[in-house]
Amino acid sequence: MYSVRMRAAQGGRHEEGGRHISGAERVVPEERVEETTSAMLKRAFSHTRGQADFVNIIVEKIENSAIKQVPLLTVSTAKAYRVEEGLCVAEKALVAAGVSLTGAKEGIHLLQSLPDSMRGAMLLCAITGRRLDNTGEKGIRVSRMDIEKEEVFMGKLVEQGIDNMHVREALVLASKVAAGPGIVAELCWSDDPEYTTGYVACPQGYLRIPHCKPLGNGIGGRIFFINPNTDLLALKEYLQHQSVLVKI
Ligand code: PML
Repeated sequence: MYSVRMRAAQGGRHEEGGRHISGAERVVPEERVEETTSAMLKRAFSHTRGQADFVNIIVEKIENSAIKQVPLLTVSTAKAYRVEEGLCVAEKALVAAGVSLTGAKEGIHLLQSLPDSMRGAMLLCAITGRRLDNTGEKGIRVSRMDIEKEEVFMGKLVEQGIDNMHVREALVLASKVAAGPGIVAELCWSDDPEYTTGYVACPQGYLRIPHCKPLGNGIGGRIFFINPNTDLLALKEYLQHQSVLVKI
């Protein structure tokens, strides 16, 4: 299998201050590498966040024995008709997953006050709400994951009426994250100005929440709430480097 990863920025490379435009992650057999890279390139040049002028695509072989399998999270959708309701649902879902009320409020506040979208995720203590990573505006990017049986997966999403690229990618990522060492819950909403549904995920499931932000707002991000005694190095290694196939 091959890990194929793309990141695109505007105004130069990410490392040199370029603005993050889009990213994508796949784990595919050799015969699908070419179509995967060309789809990623196309996507980098047609993102709602703007026109990329830096695109980095990495193709890397992975031994099958190094791939970990994790279960696909079960999906449900909450009811919310306005942003205040959406955020209230998110707060309750985080608390139900084991995050303290202080931590949940702090996480929502941090995402709401981002000056721009983050490429990766923030790590927050699930009890105190204190930020535990030192990656600043960059965050920790989750990498090297995919779904095991794509057609079956897509069929399931079609059945549930949620077959869009946001859900597909977020559900795979959230399934990898939820299986990580020390993870209590995840909160996320998209940087796509036209996509306002976010989610709270935890090992018990993936709750889609409409109206996490106002329509037209192009700032999104992710927060991983973790147990205070988590081995941060082991968690970062898992999120960034462990190849994962999500089993359906
Ligand atoms: C993203 O696109 O970065 C986040 C997508 C959130 C998807 C929420 C959903 O509809 O399930």
